[in-house]
Amino acid sequence: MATAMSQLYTIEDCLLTQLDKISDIRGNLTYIEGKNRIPFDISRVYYIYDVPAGSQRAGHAHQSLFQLLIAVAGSFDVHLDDGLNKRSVTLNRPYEGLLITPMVWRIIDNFSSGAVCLALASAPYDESSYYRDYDQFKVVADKRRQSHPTNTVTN
Ligand code: T46
Repeated sequence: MATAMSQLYTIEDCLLTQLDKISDIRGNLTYIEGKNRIPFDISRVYYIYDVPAGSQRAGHAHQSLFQLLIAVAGSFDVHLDDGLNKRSVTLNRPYEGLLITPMVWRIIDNFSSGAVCLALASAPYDESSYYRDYDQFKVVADKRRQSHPTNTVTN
């Protein structure tokens, strides 16, 4: 069975997911239920806020962690890099979540004033699951791509 450690993830797997938005004259409500639109069990929730202008967060990848990031207030940019291709996504809607798969390097910047980044994660915090060195991440990502069955070359 494919596991997060053996699966080959790319930036194309980092999908924007629309969450339900319930609106009435009192305002809007968005809810998130485990496994409903989210392809993992939520094990941890954290949020990033009061980010000084010009600051950058993240700058790392995870071996097997899935996350969903939501701009519950304000906006910020998420730069994704799977070691081969890069893509940037602006998050600015509280009813939109960006899935980030394992083995995708992410940098978050351009935080607006008052921005809050809510993160839902598939596992508890574990520093040993981080790649915090880009060159090391790139070596592992390249190896995984080369050894993946979809990359088999037949002569
Ligand atoms: C990610 C981006 C979006 C904890 O103790 N528990 C936690 O759950 C987290 C996420 C962090 N920490 C500690 C570890 C560091 O001492 O908080 C400190 C700051 O963490 P870090 O530098 O990793 O924060 P960011 O904003 O650079 O990255 C975080 C997540 O680590 C990361 O997975 O994708 O937010």
